[in-house]
Amino acid sequence: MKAYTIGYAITLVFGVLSSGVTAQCPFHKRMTEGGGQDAKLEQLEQYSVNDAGTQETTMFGTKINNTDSLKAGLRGPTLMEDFMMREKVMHFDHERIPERVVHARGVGAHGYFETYEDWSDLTAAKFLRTPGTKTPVFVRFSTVLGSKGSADTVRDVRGFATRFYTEEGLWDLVGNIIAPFFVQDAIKFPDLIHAGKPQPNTDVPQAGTAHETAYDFFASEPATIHTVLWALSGRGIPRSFRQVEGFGVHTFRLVNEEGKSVFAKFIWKPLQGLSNLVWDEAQKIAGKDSDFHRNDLYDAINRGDYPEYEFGVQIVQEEDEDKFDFDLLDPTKLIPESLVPFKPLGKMTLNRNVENFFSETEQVTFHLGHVVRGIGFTNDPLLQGRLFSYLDTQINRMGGVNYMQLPINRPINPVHNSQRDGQMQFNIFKGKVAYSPNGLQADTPSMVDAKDGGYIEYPEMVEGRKERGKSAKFFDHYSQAQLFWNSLTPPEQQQLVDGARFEIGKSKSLDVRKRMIEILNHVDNNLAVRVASGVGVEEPANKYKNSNQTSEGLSIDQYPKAKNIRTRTVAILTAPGTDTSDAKKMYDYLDKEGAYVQYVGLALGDQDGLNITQTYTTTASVLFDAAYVPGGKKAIETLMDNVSQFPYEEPLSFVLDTFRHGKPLAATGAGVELLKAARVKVPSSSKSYAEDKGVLVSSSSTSLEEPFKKALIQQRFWSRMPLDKNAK
Ligand code: HDD
Repeated sequence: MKAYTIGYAITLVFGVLSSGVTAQCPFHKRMTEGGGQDAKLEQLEQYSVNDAGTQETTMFGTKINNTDSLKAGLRGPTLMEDFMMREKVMHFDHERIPERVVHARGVGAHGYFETYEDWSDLTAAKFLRTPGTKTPVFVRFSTVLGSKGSADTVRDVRGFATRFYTEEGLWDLVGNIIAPFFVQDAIKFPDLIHAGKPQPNTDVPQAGTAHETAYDFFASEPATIHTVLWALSGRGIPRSFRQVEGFGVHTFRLVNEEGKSVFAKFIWKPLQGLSNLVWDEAQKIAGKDSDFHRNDLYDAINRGDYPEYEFGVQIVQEEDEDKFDFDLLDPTKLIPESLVPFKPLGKMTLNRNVENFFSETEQVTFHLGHVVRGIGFTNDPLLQGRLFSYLDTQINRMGGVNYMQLPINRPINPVHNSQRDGQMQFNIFKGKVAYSPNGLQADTPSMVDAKDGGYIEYPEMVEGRKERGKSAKFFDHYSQAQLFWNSLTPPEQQQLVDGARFEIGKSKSLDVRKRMIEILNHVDNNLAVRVASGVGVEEPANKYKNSNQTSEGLSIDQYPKAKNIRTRTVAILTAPGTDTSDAKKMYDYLDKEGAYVQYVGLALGDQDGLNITQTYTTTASVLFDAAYVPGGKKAIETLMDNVSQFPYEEPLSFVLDTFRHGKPLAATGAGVELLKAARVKVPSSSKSYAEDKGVLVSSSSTSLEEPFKKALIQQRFWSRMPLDKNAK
């Protein structure tokens, strides 16, 4: 009720505003002055409710004590009359709304977008036309297949949906972290999702494609292979939402004031670097911390380490539409950056966590059709179908048509039209006119033509027969899959092969496995042979031609590294007897550089002056980016004691997993013995961090500081990972 009351009050304020009394409302004043980075935040503030220090009331405002229900005698039946119990339980019964049919699990954050330059030559969109303009944004990252309570680190595509609250209305860029999409036409989307989601007879497996129906579909629909390869690579298991790219996937249009249009692919590039987990690690994290990605984002933002993503476009001129081997309208294709470079337009910073998950992250209703002037659509058949689906699905989730009035969904500029009534109508519209044209209200709200600031419809020429089918270039399913495979480094290819063996190997049907190997063979024979050997299928004999073409922008490993070690998580492994001076020096150094450092010990609390915040039971190597083992003979003996102290060898597993997963690992003094006991290949003499593949040893922590920092910037040492004997 409290929220409703406030919403109602705001509504009245807006009502007053629309009748012309603008000066009394600071919010409206700011709007008329033109948005600004905090405009959305301040709007949301007005709907916020703080219950701290208040007194309990019913939803209708009566003060109450509802500790016990009302009974006829203390051991007697509860009375129907108990309005407090009825209301509270009734509300509880209705707390859930349907989860999203796809992308159910997500995490959201607020921030702002700042445009670098005046891009008027490209677009009429106002927020892209003045350098330094700051536009509030809300981003929701999500996994696709799992339900709302599924684990974060499953292998899956992930959503990267961004809402820009511009002065001219909302623009929702509803993209993914993977550049191509599985299917070419929206009519195939329900099939894709039915095949990927848990099987209808058993409702398993949760949150992943490692099952028969998914691969039966992929094997039957070769258009999926390009995206399947992305998902099987490191792209399907990102280290963090702070280290993912985002892609609008479709080709869109930008239209400028003169009505000139260009084709545009939208891309986000993280400035924190790009990084992924290894599959063994991702699976272990799903058990140790199923909220790993959510926690990572919340923590970084809470600590002021705001993730930044550069936003840009690949531009194709109207007259070049047909110059590529692929069709710009085919969403299973990307535009290789070696053909059309990425042009940065601005930067997004995520600087605030949500106050309330349900009100903001759950109730946000993204829709591709939320566009501002200067941004438009193409005839991509997947895009066209999405324009229907997102509106439709929100009505199912929100229970009515007025969901755009929810605080998270309201634009920051005023809304006026003749749409009325419907469930949960919050506005009180004055007057008797709710139609257009009208004479009684001077024909207002008045229609706005493109030349006066209204939406610009690009007058694309369209002609053709009505028919079902696809254009010829849509049938090339393998060229770009091959380009992707060819562009990965050998360790990245190995990760893809391992991922494919796991996923395809989960299919009990030999026929599905065989057909899948056949599809892989069309991409590359070496890929198919290597996967076949792991899934009980004969090596394919046919060798199809590999173009050997590669492109920039596809390998994670070759993506520019972060410039510092801010937010890298480092575990310092200790036990009573640890050389505290060494441990502290390393802690202080890394902490000063912005890393998130924690001492892991036998018990929480003080240990010889070190504040132990994790134990070998509460955490594990997979939850850190790196580990350091300081000296101290007694401590190392304790950590190696696999009889009385650590029967499950937790410290040894910690070290071994850090090594196996390619992460920086450092040790000093007796700490080196723990590495050796964990079967880590320890370099014989001190070399550079790169030559030692991120395993660094020394007699003192000070000499390790700089090399460890460089290793942390490098983040992973994939060269440590073993390759198949027949890897090329
Ligand atoms: Fe979709 C949600 C991304 C194709 C139908 N989609 C949804 C979300 C993202 C994407 C990020 C979550 C939004 C949020 O955080 O609330 N979807 C994509 C991308 C696609 C794509 C990048 C291909 C380029 N989607 C697609 C098709 C259809 C849908 C072809 C239907 C024909 N998508 C939906 C939906 C969802 C959705 C059913 C579920 C919840 C929602 O919309 O709000 O409408």
